[in-house]
Amino acid sequence: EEQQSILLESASRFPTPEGVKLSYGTAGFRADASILQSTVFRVGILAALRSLKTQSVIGLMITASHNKVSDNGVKIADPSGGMLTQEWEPFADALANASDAQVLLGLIIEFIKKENIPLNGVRSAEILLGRDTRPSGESLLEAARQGICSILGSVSLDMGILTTPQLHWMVRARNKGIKSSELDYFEQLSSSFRCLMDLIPKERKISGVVDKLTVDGANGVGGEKLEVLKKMLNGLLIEVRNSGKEGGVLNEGVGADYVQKEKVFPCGFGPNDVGIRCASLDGDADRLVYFSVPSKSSNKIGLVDGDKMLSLFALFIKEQLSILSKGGDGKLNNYQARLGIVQTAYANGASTDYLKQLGLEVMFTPTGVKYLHEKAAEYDIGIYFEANGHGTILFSERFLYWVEARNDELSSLAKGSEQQKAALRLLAVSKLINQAVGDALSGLLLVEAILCHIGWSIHRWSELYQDLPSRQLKVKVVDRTAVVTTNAETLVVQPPGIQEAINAETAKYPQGRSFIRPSGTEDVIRVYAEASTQEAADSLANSIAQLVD
Ligand code: NG1
Ligand code: ZN
Repeated sequence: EEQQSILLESASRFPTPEGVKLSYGTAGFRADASILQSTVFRVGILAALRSLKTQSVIGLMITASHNKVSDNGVKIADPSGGMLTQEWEPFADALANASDAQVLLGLIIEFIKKENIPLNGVRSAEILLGRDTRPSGESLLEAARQGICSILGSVSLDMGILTTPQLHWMVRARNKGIKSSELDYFEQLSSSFRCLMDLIPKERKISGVVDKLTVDGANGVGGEKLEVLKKMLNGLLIEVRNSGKEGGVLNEGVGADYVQKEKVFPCGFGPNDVGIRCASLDGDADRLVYFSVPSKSSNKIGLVDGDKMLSLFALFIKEQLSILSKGGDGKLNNYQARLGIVQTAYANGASTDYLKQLGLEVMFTPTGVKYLHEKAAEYDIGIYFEANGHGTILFSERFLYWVEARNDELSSLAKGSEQQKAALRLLAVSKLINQAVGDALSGLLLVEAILCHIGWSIHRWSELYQDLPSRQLKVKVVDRTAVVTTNAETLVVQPPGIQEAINAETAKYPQGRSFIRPSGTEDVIRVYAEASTQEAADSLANSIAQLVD
Protein backbone atom coordinates (compact mmCIF):
# COMPACT_ATOMS: atom_id res chain seq x y z
CA GLU A 1 0.00 0.00 0.00
CA GLU A 2 1.61 3.28 1.12
CA GLN A 3 4.91 1.57 1.95
CA GLN A 4 5.02 -0.11 -1.45
CA SER A 5 4.36 3.02 -3.45
CA ILE A 6 7.00 4.94 -1.50
CA LEU A 7 9.55 2.20 -2.20
CA LEU A 8 8.66 2.10 -5.89
CA GLU A 9 8.79 5.85 -6.23
CA SER A 10 12.13 6.29 -4.48
CA ALA A 11 13.74 3.25 -6.12
CA SER A 12 12.87 4.58 -9.56
CA ARG A 13 14.96 7.65 -8.74
CA PHE A 14 18.01 5.37 -8.34
CA PRO A 15 18.31 3.30 -11.52
CA THR A 16 21.09 0.68 -11.65
CA PRO A 17 23.95 1.35 -14.06
CA GLU A 18 23.99 -0.76 -17.22
CA GLY A 19 25.95 -4.03 -17.15
CA VAL A 20 27.29 -3.83 -13.60
CA LYS A 21 27.14 -6.77 -11.23
CA LEU A 22 28.30 -6.21 -7.68
CA SER A 23 28.90 -8.59 -4.84
CA TYR A 24 28.98 -7.97 -1.07
CA GLY A 25 32.53 -9.20 -0.60
CA THR A 26 34.70 -9.32 2.50
CA ALA A 27 34.43 -5.54 2.74
CA GLY A 28 30.90 -4.76 1.51
CA PHE A 29 30.32 -3.30 -1.95
CA ARG A 30 33.19 -1.46 -3.59
CA ALA A 31 33.46 0.13 -7.01
CA ASP A 32 34.12 3.38 -8.83
CA ALA A 33 32.09 5.96 -6.89
CA SER A 34 30.24 7.11 -10.01
CA ILE A 35 28.29 3.85 -10.30
CA LEU A 36 27.40 3.41 -6.63
CA GLN A 37 24.31 5.62 -6.11
CA SER A 38 21.75 2.86 -6.56
CA THR A 39 23.86 0.36 -4.62
CA VAL A 40 24.16 2.63 -1.61
CA PHE A 41 20.45 3.51 -1.78
CA ARG A 42 19.61 -0.19 -1.67
CA VAL A 43 22.05 -0.87 1.16
CA GLY A 44 20.15 1.87 3.02
CA ILE A 45 17.00 -0.23 2.63
CA LEU A 46 18.92 -3.32 3.74
CA ALA A 47 20.21 -1.52 6.84
CA ALA A 48 16.68 -0.45 7.79
CA LEU A 49 15.40 -4.02 7.40
CA ARG A 50 18.34 -5.35 9.42
CA SER A 51 17.55 -2.85 12.17
CA LEU A 52 13.90 -3.93 12.21
CA LYS A 53 14.82 -7.59 12.23
CA THR A 54 17.26 -7.24 15.14
CA GLN A 55 15.31 -4.44 16.85
CA SER A 56 18.69 -2.79 17.33
CA VAL A 57 20.77 0.07 16.00
CA ILE A 58 22.65 -0.71 12.77
CA GLY A 59 25.61 1.12 11.20
CA LEU A 60 26.16 2.05 7.58
CA MET A 61 29.66 3.14 6.58
CA ILE A 62 30.63 4.72 3.29
CA THR A 63 34.28 4.04 2.53
CA ALA A 64 36.61 2.27 0.13
CA SER A 65 39.38 1.99 2.71
CA HIS A 66 42.81 1.77 1.05
CA ASN A 67 41.46 1.89 -2.52
CA LYS A 68 41.92 4.94 -4.71
CA VAL A 69 40.15 8.18 -3.99
CA SER A 70 37.78 7.87 -6.97
CA ASP A 71 36.45 4.56 -5.61
CA ASN A 72 33.97 4.28 -2.82
CA GLY A 73 32.04 1.58 -1.05
CA VAL A 74 29.43 0.75 1.53
CA LYS A 75 29.20 -1.76 4.34
CA ILE A 76 26.93 -2.53 7.25
CA ALA A 77 27.77 -2.90 10.93
CA ASP A 78 25.59 -5.39 12.82
CA PRO A 79 24.24 -4.70 16.35
CA SER A 80 27.40 -6.09 18.01
CA GLY A 81 29.48 -3.62 16.00
CA GLY A 82 30.84 -6.48 13.88
CA MET A 83 30.31 -7.11 10.19
CA LEU A 84 26.90 -7.85 8.69
CA THR A 85 25.90 -11.45 9.37
CA GLN A 86 27.00 -13.71 6.52
CA GLU A 87 23.47 -15.07 6.19
CA TRP A 88 22.30 -11.74 4.80
CA GLU A 89 25.05 -11.34 2.22
CA PRO A 90 23.16 -13.16 -0.56
CA PHE A 91 20.19 -10.85 0.03
CA ALA A 92 22.54 -7.85 -0.16
CA ASP A 93 23.75 -9.14 -3.54
CA ALA A 94 20.23 -9.72 -4.80
CA LEU A 95 19.10 -6.22 -3.77
CA ALA A 96 22.11 -4.50 -5.30
CA ASN A 97 21.69 -6.32 -8.61
CA ALA A 98 17.88 -6.14 -8.97
CA SER A 99 17.30 -4.80 -12.46
CA ASP A 100 14.54 -2.28 -11.71
CA ALA A 101 12.27 -0.88 -8.99
CA GLN A 102 9.56 -3.50 -9.50
CA VAL A 103 11.98 -6.43 -9.18
CA LEU A 104 13.52 -4.75 -6.15
CA LEU A 105 10.14 -4.39 -4.46
CA GLY A 106 9.37 -8.04 -5.13
CA LEU A 107 12.65 -9.13 -3.50
CA ILE A 108 12.02 -6.96 -0.46
CA ILE A 109 8.49 -8.28 0.08
CA GLU A 110 9.66 -11.85 -0.28
CA PHE A 111 12.57 -11.33 2.11
CA ILE A 112 10.45 -9.60 4.75
CA LYS A 113 8.18 -12.63 4.71
CA LYS A 114 10.97 -15.17 4.76
CA GLU A 115 12.87 -13.49 7.60
CA ASN A 116 9.73 -12.54 9.49
CA ILE A 117 10.79 -8.92 9.74
CA PRO A 118 8.45 -6.93 12.00
CA LEU A 119 7.43 -3.82 10.04
CA ASN A 120 5.35 -2.61 12.95
CA GLY A 121 7.59 -3.82 15.76
CA VAL A 122 8.14 -2.12 19.11
CA ARG A 123 11.08 -0.20 17.72
CA SER A 124 11.37 1.46 14.36
CA ALA A 125 14.61 1.20 12.41
CA GLU A 126 17.56 3.30 13.57
CA ILE A 127 20.74 3.60 11.51
CA LEU A 128 23.99 5.42 12.26
CA LEU A 129 25.67 6.77 9.14
CA GLY A 130 29.36 7.47 8.71
CA ARG A 131 31.69 8.23 5.83
CA ASP A 132 35.39 8.71 5.21
CA THR A 133 36.93 11.80 3.60
CA ARG A 134 36.25 10.82 -0.02
CA PRO A 135 34.62 13.66 -2.00
CA SER A 136 31.92 11.29 -3.28
CA GLY A 137 30.92 10.45 0.30
CA GLU A 138 28.45 13.24 0.81
CA SER A 139 26.16 12.43 -2.09
CA LEU A 140 26.40 8.68 -1.43
CA LEU A 141 25.42 9.32 2.16
CA GLU A 142 22.35 11.14 0.85
CA ALA A 143 21.51 8.08 -1.29
CA ALA A 144 21.78 5.88 1.81
CA ARG A 145 19.50 8.22 3.69
CA GLN A 146 16.91 8.05 0.90
CA GLY A 147 17.03 4.26 1.04
CA ILE A 148 16.52 4.26 4.79
CA CYS A 149 13.65 6.78 4.56
CA SER A 150 11.83 4.60 2.08
CA ILE A 151 11.15 2.12 4.90
CA LEU A 152 8.42 3.94 6.84
CA GLY A 153 9.26 5.21 10.29
CA SER A 154 13.00 4.66 9.93
CA VAL A 155 15.44 7.10 11.44
CA SER A 156 18.96 7.79 10.24
CA LEU A 157 21.56 9.71 12.21
CA ASP A 158 24.44 11.27 10.31
CA MET A 159 27.52 10.89 12.52
CA GLY A 160 29.66 12.79 10.01
CA ILE A 161 33.17 11.96 8.86
CA LEU A 162 34.48 9.04 10.92
CA THR A 163 36.99 6.23 10.79
CA THR A 164 35.35 2.87 10.04
CA PRO A 165 36.17 1.53 13.53
CA GLN A 166 34.67 4.61 15.18
CA LEU A 167 31.31 3.91 13.55
CA HIS A 168 31.45 0.22 14.52
CA TRP A 169 32.36 1.25 18.08
CA MET A 170 29.40 3.64 18.25
CA VAL A 171 26.94 1.03 17.04
CA ARG A 172 28.18 -1.43 19.65
CA ALA A 173 28.11 1.16 22.44
CA ARG A 174 24.61 2.35 21.54
CA ASN A 175 23.23 -1.16 21.57
CA LYS A 176 24.84 -1.78 24.94
CA GLY A 177 23.18 1.38 26.22
CA ILE A 178 26.48 3.02 27.10
CA LYS A 179 27.79 6.44 26.08
CA SER A 180 28.39 6.38 22.37
CA SER A 181 29.38 9.79 21.02
CA GLU A 182 32.65 10.48 19.23
CA LEU A 183 33.91 12.28 22.33
CA ASP A 184 33.05 9.21 24.42
CA TYR A 185 35.17 7.16 22.03
CA PHE A 186 38.13 9.50 22.42
CA GLU A 187 37.66 9.56 26.18
CA GLN A 188 37.54 5.80 26.52
CA LEU A 189 40.67 5.33 24.41
CA SER A 190 42.67 8.07 26.08
CA SER A 191 41.69 7.22 29.65
CA SER A 192 42.49 3.52 29.26
CA PHE A 193 45.78 4.46 27.58
CA ARG A 194 46.69 6.75 30.51
CA CYS A 195 45.72 3.98 32.90
CA LEU A 196 48.18 1.58 31.20
CA MET A 197 50.89 4.23 31.35
CA ASP A 198 50.27 4.82 35.05
CA LEU A 199 50.71 1.08 35.67
CA ILE A 200 54.19 0.97 34.15
CA PRO A 201 56.77 -0.18 36.74
CA LYS A 202 58.58 2.88 38.15
CA GLU A 203 62.11 1.88 37.13
CA ARG A 204 60.94 1.54 33.53
CA LYS A 205 59.16 4.86 33.55
CA ILE A 206 62.50 6.62 33.96
CA SER A 207 64.33 4.76 31.20
CA GLY A 208 61.23 4.21 29.10
CA VAL A 209 60.63 5.09 25.47
CA VAL A 210 59.70 8.75 25.39
CA ASP A 211 60.70 9.68 21.88
CA LYS A 212 57.88 10.77 19.66
CA LEU A 213 55.96 8.64 17.21
CA THR A 214 55.60 9.86 13.62
CA VAL A 215 52.40 8.76 11.86
CA ASP A 216 51.47 8.64 8.17
CA GLY A 217 47.73 9.41 8.04
CA ALA A 218 47.32 8.20 4.40
CA ASN A 219 45.76 11.64 3.63
CA GLY A 220 42.58 10.20 5.08
CA VAL A 221 40.30 10.42 8.07
CA GLY A 222 42.70 8.76 10.55
CA GLY A 223 45.17 11.64 10.60
CA GLU A 224 42.61 14.25 11.57
CA LYS A 225 41.14 12.04 14.29
CA LEU A 226 44.60 11.33 15.67
CA GLU A 227 45.21 15.09 15.90
CA VAL A 228 42.24 15.27 18.28
CA LEU A 229 43.15 12.16 20.24
CA LYS A 230 46.80 13.05 20.74
CA LYS A 231 45.87 16.11 22.82
CA MET A 232 44.29 13.81 25.40
CA LEU A 233 47.25 11.50 25.98
CA ASN A 234 49.45 13.27 28.57
CA GLY A 235 52.99 12.56 27.59
CA LEU A 236 52.89 10.60 24.34
CA LEU A 237 54.21 12.79 21.57
CA ILE A 238 52.77 12.18 18.12
CA GLU A 239 53.55 13.95 14.88
CA VAL A 240 50.99 13.39 12.12
CA ARG A 241 52.06 13.65 8.50
CA ASN A 242 49.85 13.16 5.45
CA SER A 243 46.84 14.30 7.47
CA GLY A 244 45.14 15.31 4.23
CA LYS A 245 45.50 19.01 4.99
CA GLU A 246 48.80 19.30 3.13
CA GLY A 247 47.09 18.66 -0.19
CA GLY A 248 48.22 15.07 -0.78
CA VAL A 249 45.83 12.58 -2.38
CA LEU A 250 44.15 9.86 -0.30
CA ASN A 251 46.12 6.58 -0.41
CA GLU A 252 48.41 7.81 -3.20
CA GLY A 253 51.94 6.76 -2.33
CA VAL A 254 50.88 6.76 1.32
CA GLY A 255 49.05 4.59 3.80
CA ALA A 256 49.34 1.19 5.45
CA ASP A 257 48.44 -0.82 2.34
CA TYR A 258 51.11 0.90 0.25
CA VAL A 259 53.75 0.65 2.96
CA GLN A 260 53.05 -3.02 3.68
CA LYS A 261 52.86 -4.15 0.05
CA GLU A 262 55.67 -2.04 -1.44
CA LYS A 263 57.93 -2.10 1.64
CA VAL A 264 59.06 1.49 0.98
CA PHE A 265 58.44 4.62 3.04
CA PRO A 266 55.39 6.73 2.17
CA CYS A 267 55.48 10.26 0.69
CA GLY A 268 56.33 12.78 3.36
CA PHE A 269 59.00 10.52 4.84
CA GLY A 270 62.63 10.38 3.81
CA PRO A 271 66.30 9.95 4.63
CA ASN A 272 66.03 12.43 7.51
CA ASP A 273 63.78 9.98 9.32
CA VAL A 274 66.43 7.29 9.69
CA GLY A 275 66.01 5.46 12.97
CA ILE A 276 62.75 7.02 14.19
CA ARG A 277 59.58 5.06 15.11
CA CYS A 278 56.93 5.47 12.42
CA ALA A 279 53.43 4.12 11.86
CA SER A 280 51.06 4.18 8.92
CA LEU A 281 47.25 4.09 8.88
CA ASP A 282 45.08 3.14 5.91
CA GLY A 283 42.43 5.39 4.35
CA ASP A 284 39.67 4.62 6.87
CA ALA A 285 42.02 3.85 9.80
CA ASP A 286 41.15 0.23 10.41
CA ARG A 287 44.64 -0.96 9.45
CA LEU A 288 47.94 -0.11 11.07
CA VAL A 289 51.56 -1.01 10.40
CA TYR A 290 54.78 0.29 11.96
CA PHE A 291 58.01 0.91 10.11
CA SER A 292 61.45 2.45 10.38
CA VAL A 293 63.82 3.86 7.80
CA PRO A 294 67.07 1.91 8.18
CA SER A 295 69.38 3.88 5.89
CA LYS A 296 69.78 7.25 4.18
CA SER A 297 70.63 5.66 0.88
CA SER A 298 67.47 3.74 0.05
CA ASN A 299 63.70 4.07 0.28
CA LYS A 300 63.39 0.54 1.73
CA ILE A 301 61.88 0.26 5.18
CA GLY A 302 62.03 -2.08 8.12
CA LEU A 303 58.39 -3.21 8.22
CA VAL A 304 56.65 -4.17 11.43
CA ASP A 305 53.45 -5.71 10.15
CA GLY A 306 50.23 -7.07 11.65
CA ASP A 307 51.92 -10.36 12.56
CA LYS A 308 54.47 -8.55 14.69
CA MET A 309 51.82 -6.42 16.33
CA LEU A 310 49.95 -9.60 17.12
CA SER A 311 53.12 -11.10 18.60
CA LEU A 312 53.75 -8.04 20.76
CA PHE A 313 50.17 -8.10 22.05
CA ALA A 314 50.32 -11.85 22.70
CA LEU A 315 53.55 -11.50 24.64
CA PHE A 316 52.12 -8.75 26.84
CA ILE A 317 48.77 -10.45 27.50
CA LYS A 318 50.44 -13.76 28.24
CA GLU A 319 52.71 -12.07 30.76
CA GLN A 320 49.80 -10.35 32.51
CA LEU A 321 47.88 -13.62 32.68
CA SER A 322 50.86 -15.37 34.16
CA ILE A 323 51.43 -12.65 36.81
CA LEU A 324 47.75 -12.80 37.67
CA SER A 325 47.81 -16.58 38.16
CA LYS A 326 50.75 -16.41 40.57
CA GLY A 327 48.81 -15.11 43.54
CA GLY A 328 47.69 -18.17 45.49
CA ASP A 329 45.36 -16.10 47.67
CA GLY A 330 41.63 -15.57 47.41
CA LYS A 331 38.75 -17.71 46.21
CA LEU A 332 38.90 -16.50 42.64
CA ASN A 333 42.51 -17.28 41.84
CA ASN A 334 42.07 -20.49 39.91
CA TYR A 335 40.49 -19.38 36.65
CA GLN A 336 42.24 -20.84 33.62
CA ALA A 337 41.83 -18.21 30.91
CA ARG A 338 41.95 -19.53 27.35
CA LEU A 339 44.16 -17.36 25.14
CA GLY A 340 43.82 -17.98 21.41
CA ILE A 341 45.65 -16.56 18.41
CA VAL A 342 43.99 -16.31 15.00
CA GLN A 343 45.87 -15.80 11.75
CA THR A 344 45.36 -16.35 8.03
CA ALA A 345 47.58 -18.12 5.51
CA TYR A 346 49.17 -14.72 4.77
CA ALA A 347 50.74 -14.64 8.23
CA ASN A 348 54.49 -14.85 7.89
CA GLY A 349 55.60 -18.39 8.73
CA ALA A 350 58.20 -17.01 11.14
CA SER A 351 55.45 -15.35 13.19
CA THR A 352 53.51 -18.59 13.49
CA ASP A 353 56.65 -20.44 14.59
CA TYR A 354 57.37 -17.73 17.15
CA LEU A 355 53.85 -17.81 18.59
CA LYS A 356 53.82 -21.59 18.82
CA GLN A 357 57.20 -21.47 20.52
CA LEU A 358 55.64 -19.26 23.17
CA GLY A 359 53.27 -22.15 23.79
CA LEU A 360 50.25 -20.37 22.32
CA GLU A 361 47.31 -21.95 20.52
CA VAL A 362 47.34 -20.68 16.90
CA MET A 363 44.30 -21.11 14.64
CA PHE A 364 43.85 -20.31 10.96
CA THR A 365 40.81 -18.99 9.11
CA PRO A 366 40.16 -17.84 5.55
CA THR A 367 41.02 -14.23 4.64
CA GLY A 368 38.49 -11.63 5.74
CA VAL A 369 38.01 -10.07 9.13
CA LYS A 370 34.60 -11.64 9.67
CA TYR A 371 36.18 -15.10 9.80
CA LEU A 372 39.03 -14.12 12.09
CA HIS A 373 36.73 -12.21 14.40
CA GLU A 374 34.29 -15.09 14.71
CA LYS A 375 37.10 -17.51 15.60
CA ALA A 376 38.72 -15.15 18.11
CA ALA A 377 35.38 -14.74 19.88
CA GLU A 378 35.54 -18.41 20.89
CA TYR A 379 38.29 -17.69 23.45
CA ASP A 380 38.44 -15.85 26.77
CA ILE A 381 40.99 -13.67 25.05
CA GLY A 382 41.25 -13.99 21.27
CA ILE A 383 43.91 -12.03 19.40
CA TYR A 384 43.55 -11.83 15.63
CA PHE A 385 45.48 -10.00 12.96
CA GLU A 386 45.86 -10.10 9.23
CA ALA A 387 49.45 -9.51 8.08
CA ASN A 388 48.25 -6.26 6.49
CA GLY A 389 47.59 -4.74 9.90
CA HIS A 390 43.89 -5.32 10.50
CA GLY A 391 43.13 -6.93 13.82
CA THR A 392 42.17 -6.56 17.44
CA ILE A 393 41.90 -8.40 20.76
CA LEU A 394 38.54 -9.77 21.91
CA PHE A 395 37.71 -10.36 25.56
CA SER A 396 34.82 -12.61 26.54
CA GLU A 397 32.17 -11.23 28.92
CA ARG A 398 32.82 -14.19 31.18
CA PHE A 399 36.51 -13.42 31.44
CA LEU A 400 35.98 -9.70 32.05
CA TYR A 401 33.44 -10.49 34.73
CA TRP A 402 36.01 -12.70 36.41
CA VAL A 403 38.86 -10.14 36.17
CA GLU A 404 36.60 -7.47 37.67
CA ALA A 405 35.75 -9.77 40.57
CA ARG A 406 39.38 -10.83 40.99
CA ASN A 407 40.41 -7.19 41.04
CA ASP A 408 37.85 -6.46 43.77
CA GLU A 409 39.09 -9.43 45.74
CA LEU A 410 42.72 -8.34 45.38
CA SER A 411 41.76 -4.82 46.48
CA SER A 412 41.07 -6.19 49.91
CA LEU A 413 43.64 -9.01 50.03
CA ALA A 414 46.61 -7.53 48.24
CA LYS A 415 46.03 -3.93 47.28
CA GLY A 416 48.68 -2.57 44.94
CA SER A 417 50.21 -6.02 44.40
CA GLU A 418 51.67 -7.11 41.09
CA GLN A 419 48.65 -9.38 40.61
CA GLN A 420 46.25 -6.54 41.02
CA LYS A 421 48.24 -4.41 38.58
CA ALA A 422 48.06 -7.22 36.05
CA ALA A 423 44.28 -7.38 36.50
CA LEU A 424 44.00 -3.63 36.04
CA ARG A 425 46.16 -3.77 32.92
CA LEU A 426 43.98 -6.45 31.34
CA LEU A 427 40.88 -4.41 32.11
CA ALA A 428 42.48 -1.32 30.60
CA VAL A 429 43.47 -3.22 27.45
CA SER A 430 39.89 -4.46 27.06
CA LYS A 431 38.67 -0.85 27.09
CA LEU A 432 41.44 0.53 24.92
CA ILE A 433 41.35 -2.02 22.14
CA ASN A 434 38.25 -1.85 19.95
CA GLN A 435 35.94 -4.81 20.71
CA ALA A 436 33.90 -4.31 17.54
CA VAL A 437 36.53 -4.40 14.81
CA GLY A 438 40.23 -3.75 14.10
CA ASP A 439 41.05 -0.12 14.84
CA ALA A 440 44.32 1.59 13.90
CA LEU A 441 43.97 4.32 16.54
CA SER A 442 43.36 2.02 19.48
CA GLY A 443 45.95 -0.46 18.17
CA LEU A 444 48.50 2.32 17.96
CA LEU A 445 47.90 3.39 21.56
CA LEU A 446 48.24 -0.18 22.76
CA VAL A 447 51.52 -0.66 20.90
CA GLU A 448 52.85 2.58 22.38
CA ALA A 449 51.81 1.64 25.91
CA ILE A 450 53.38 -1.83 25.63
CA LEU A 451 56.65 -0.60 24.11
CA CYS A 452 56.86 1.88 26.95
CA HIS A 453 56.00 -0.79 29.49
CA ILE A 454 58.71 -3.17 28.37
CA GLY A 455 61.17 -0.43 27.43
CA TRP A 456 61.60 -1.56 23.83
CA SER A 457 62.59 0.48 20.78
CA ILE A 458 61.01 -0.32 17.42
CA HIS A 459 64.27 -2.10 16.55
CA ARG A 460 64.11 -4.38 19.54
CA TRP A 461 60.49 -5.11 18.66
CA SER A 462 61.21 -5.89 15.03
CA GLU A 463 63.92 -8.35 16.14
CA LEU A 464 61.32 -10.48 17.95
CA TYR A 465 61.78 -12.83 15.00
CA GLN A 466 63.06 -12.49 11.45
CA ASP A 467 60.34 -12.44 8.77
CA LEU A 468 60.78 -15.07 6.09
CA PRO A 469 61.13 -13.41 2.67
CA SER A 470 57.77 -13.46 0.88
CA ARG A 471 56.17 -12.39 -2.35
CA GLN A 472 52.54 -11.64 -3.26
CA LEU A 473 51.38 -11.54 -6.86
CA LYS A 474 48.01 -11.27 -8.51
CA VAL A 475 46.95 -12.91 -11.74
CA LYS A 476 44.01 -11.63 -13.78
CA VAL A 477 41.75 -14.49 -14.82
CA VAL A 478 38.48 -14.83 -16.70
CA ASP A 479 36.69 -16.53 -13.83
CA ARG A 480 38.25 -16.43 -10.39
CA THR A 481 35.48 -18.60 -8.94
CA ALA A 482 37.00 -21.53 -10.85
CA VAL A 483 39.56 -21.75 -8.05
CA VAL A 484 38.08 -23.35 -4.94
CA THR A 485 40.14 -23.78 -1.79
CA THR A 486 39.90 -25.55 1.54
CA ASN A 487 41.81 -25.72 4.84
CA ALA A 488 41.82 -21.96 5.49
CA GLU A 489 42.65 -21.37 1.83
CA THR A 490 45.92 -23.30 1.96
CA LEU A 491 44.82 -26.09 -0.42
CA VAL A 492 43.22 -25.95 -3.85
CA VAL A 493 40.46 -28.49 -4.54
CA GLN A 494 39.34 -27.07 -7.90
CA PRO A 495 40.47 -27.19 -10.68
CA PRO A 496 41.93 -30.67 -10.24
CA GLY A 497 45.69 -31.15 -10.49
CA ILE A 498 46.74 -27.63 -9.53
CA GLN A 499 47.50 -28.43 -5.90
CA GLU A 500 49.81 -31.28 -6.91
CA ALA A 501 51.66 -28.91 -9.22
CA ILE A 502 51.94 -26.32 -6.43
CA ASN A 503 53.29 -28.96 -4.06
CA ALA A 504 55.88 -30.12 -6.57
CA GLU A 505 57.05 -26.55 -7.23
CA THR A 506 57.15 -25.61 -3.53
CA ALA A 507 59.16 -28.68 -2.59
CA LYS A 508 62.07 -27.33 -4.66
CA TYR A 509 62.63 -24.46 -2.19
CA PRO A 510 64.08 -24.59 1.31
CA GLN A 511 61.45 -23.31 3.80
CA GLY A 512 59.12 -22.96 0.80
CA ARG A 513 55.41 -22.36 1.35
CA SER A 514 52.88 -21.13 -1.15
CA PHE A 515 49.18 -20.99 -1.88
CA ILE A 516 46.69 -19.43 -4.28
CA ARG A 517 43.17 -18.14 -3.63
CA PRO A 518 40.55 -16.07 -5.40
CA SER A 519 40.47 -12.50 -4.07
CA GLY A 520 37.28 -11.48 -2.30
CA THR A 521 37.61 -7.86 -3.39
CA GLU A 522 39.18 -7.88 -6.86
CA ASP A 523 38.80 -9.93 -10.00
CA VAL A 524 42.10 -11.74 -9.54
CA ILE A 525 43.72 -14.88 -8.18
CA ARG A 526 46.24 -14.02 -5.48
CA VAL A 527 49.52 -15.90 -5.24
CA TYR A 528 51.57 -16.00 -2.05
CA ALA A 529 55.01 -17.54 -1.65
CA GLU A 530 57.54 -17.70 1.12
CA ALA A 531 61.09 -19.11 1.06
CA SER A 532 64.47 -18.74 2.69
CA THR A 533 65.68 -15.93 0.41
CA GLN A 534 63.91 -13.10 -1.42
CA GLU A 535 65.10 -14.45 -4.79
CA ALA A 536 63.67 -17.84 -3.96
CA ALA A 537 60.34 -16.40 -2.78
CA ASP A 538 60.09 -14.32 -5.98
CA SER A 539 60.93 -17.26 -8.17
CA LEU A 540 58.48 -19.57 -6.39
CA ALA A 541 55.70 -16.96 -6.67
CA ASN A 542 56.41 -16.54 -10.37
CA SER A 543 56.27 -20.21 -11.15
CA ILE A 544 53.04 -20.63 -9.18
CA ALA A 545 51.55 -17.67 -11.06
CA GLN A 546 52.35 -19.45 -14.32
CA LEU A 547 50.40 -22.50 -13.15
CA VAL A 548 47.34 -20.27 -12.73
CA ASP A 549 47.58 -18.48 -16.06
P1 NG1 B 1 41.20 -10.09 -0.80
O1 NG1 B 1 41.03 -9.21 -1.98
O2 NG1 B 1 40.11 -11.12 -0.60
O3 NG1 B 1 42.58 -10.69 -0.79
C1 NG1 B 1 41.84 -8.00 0.79
C2 NG1 B 1 42.90 -8.31 1.81
C3 NG1 B 1 42.22 -8.83 3.07
C4 NG1 B 1 41.17 -7.86 3.58
C5 NG1 B 1 40.23 -7.50 2.44
C6 NG1 B 1 39.20 -6.48 2.83
C7 NG1 B 1 45.12 -9.27 1.44
C8 NG1 B 1 45.89 -10.40 0.86
N1 NG1 B 1 43.79 -9.36 1.31
O4 NG1 B 1 41.11 -9.18 0.51
O5 NG1 B 1 43.19 -9.08 4.04
O6 NG1 B 1 41.78 -6.72 4.14
O7 NG1 B 1 40.94 -7.03 1.30
O8 NG1 B 1 39.66 -5.18 2.79
O9 NG1 B 1 45.69 -8.33 2.00
ZN1 ZN C 1 40.59 0.00 5.82
